[in-house]
Amino acid sequence: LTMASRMRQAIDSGELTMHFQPIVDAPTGEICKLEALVRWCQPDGTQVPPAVFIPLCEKAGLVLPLGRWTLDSVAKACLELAGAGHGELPVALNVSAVQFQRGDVAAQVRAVVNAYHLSAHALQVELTESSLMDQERAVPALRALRAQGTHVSLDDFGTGFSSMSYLRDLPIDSLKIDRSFVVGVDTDERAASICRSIIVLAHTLGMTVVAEGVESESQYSWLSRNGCDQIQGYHVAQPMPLPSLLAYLATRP
Ligand code: G
Ligand code: G
Ligand code: MN
Ligand code: NA
Repeated sequence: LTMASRMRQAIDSGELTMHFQPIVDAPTGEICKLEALVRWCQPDGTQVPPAVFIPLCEKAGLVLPLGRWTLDSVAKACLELAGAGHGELPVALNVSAVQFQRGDVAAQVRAVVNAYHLSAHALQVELTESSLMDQERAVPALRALRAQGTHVSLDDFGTGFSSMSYLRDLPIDSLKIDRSFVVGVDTDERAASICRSIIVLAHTLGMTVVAEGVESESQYSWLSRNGCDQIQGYHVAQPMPLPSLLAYLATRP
C-alpha cells in the first residue's frame, strides 16, 4: 500500500484521533479554550506526526476528507464537553493554507455548527500567514467567518511571510506567538523584544495574544507580566484525548 492509500484508509477506519490542548487566561490561569490537534496512530502502533501526514493528504487529494473528519470530530467533542458542563469552552481547529484555498471554510464550519446545534462561537479557526498571501481571496473568506461569529487566530505568528497590510486590513481576532520566540523569552533580550512588540502590535490593533509552546513557569510569568493574554504549552497541559481532557477538567476548580 502506498502512504496515500494508507492515509485514506486511516481517515475512514478510525486510526485518526483528536487530541485537545487547553489554553489558559494568563492572569487567572483559567482554561478559556482548547486547540484540537489531530493524531495518526497506525495499526502497528507507529505514530505519524501531522507535520508529515497533512502535507501527504494535500498531495493525495485528501484535503476535503481530512477537513471533514476534523470538523466532525471537533463538533462531537463540543457536544461531549457541553454534556459534561463545559459548553462555554470554544475549540479551535487548524486549517492548512491548502485547505483554506481549496474550500469555503466559513461554509464548512457553519454546516457543522448547524448540524450539531452548536453555538456560533463553539468552533474557532487557526490559520497561518501563508493562507493570507492571496488577499483577494482571504478578505471575503475572513469576512464570512467574522460575520457568522467564527473567531480566527493567526497561528505561528512571525514565522511566515508576514505583511503588516493583512494585519491592518483583515478581520483577525488573535495572534499566536510562535513558540520559537517563546523559547528564549525569559533569557534572551532579542526574543523578549520580539514578543513585547507582537503583544503591543496585537493590542494596538484590538487583537488578543496567545503564546504557544510555554514550557516553564519563568516563561509563563514573563509573558503574563508583559501583557500576553493567553498561554498554551506543556507547562500548563499537554494535548490529550477527550476522555483524559474531561477527567482533567473535572479536577480543576
Ligand atoms: O500536534 P503537532 O505539534 O505535532 O502539530 C503539528 C502541526 O500539525 C501543527 O502545525 C498543526 O497546526 C497541524 N495540525 C494539527 N492538527 C491539525 C488538523 O486537524 N488539521 C490541519 N490542517 N492541521 C493540523
Ligand atoms: O498548530 P500549531 O503549529 O500551533 O501546533 C502546535 C503544536 O505544538 C502542537 O502539535 C502541539 O503538540 C505542540 N506543542 C504544544 N505545546 C507545546 C510545548 O509546550 N512545547 C512544544 N515543544 N510543543 C508544544
Ligand atoms: Mn495551531
Ligand atoms: Na503554532
